[in-house]
Amino acid sequence: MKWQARGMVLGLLAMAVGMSNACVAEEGSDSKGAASITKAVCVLKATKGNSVSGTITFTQQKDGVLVEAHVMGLKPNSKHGFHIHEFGDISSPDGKSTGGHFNPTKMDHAGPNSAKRHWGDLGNLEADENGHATHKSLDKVIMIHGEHTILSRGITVHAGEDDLKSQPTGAAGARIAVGVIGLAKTE
Ligand SMILES: [Cu+2]
Ligand SMILES: [Zn+2]
Repeated sequence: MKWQARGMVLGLLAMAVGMSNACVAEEGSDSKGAASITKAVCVLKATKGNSVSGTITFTQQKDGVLVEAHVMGLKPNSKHGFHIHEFGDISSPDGKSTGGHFNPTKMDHAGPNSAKRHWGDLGNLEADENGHATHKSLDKVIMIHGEHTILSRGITVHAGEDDLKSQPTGAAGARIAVGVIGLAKTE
């Protein structure tokens, strides 16, 4: 009886070892999967007192990341700075919990086409007469996955225009919408 019990224990141990090996194998394929992450999405939420809504997508291309934005509820016929901010924390009603511009390489604020810029400097959205902005640009700096991934960072849309030079924020004014960049569902 004693030996039988011991055999059972050993059997259970072997099963447990087998199961943990299976877990390791799955983790391995997960990390391979990370290399195929090609699309991220940010759904905007208006800050207190604003009614901005919209979606910004990031799609990996051969030569950069395609940034596409569709935003509504903006002040008509005006420019609105928008940036990737350091934190994906949109818990504060004024949007300030997203922190400052995402700046992993410790550069000054600038425009999206400058060689030296915050990684988060996406430039301006341009609202039409209906307060609707459609934006499309190819960003050669940001990365969807990798050392300085944009995943889990925040996006902030501002009330005013980013002048692309004032430090450290482009003087773009209050935060009218915020969102978190997450993994997009791809078909
Ligand atoms: Cu900003
Ligand atoms: Zn900046």
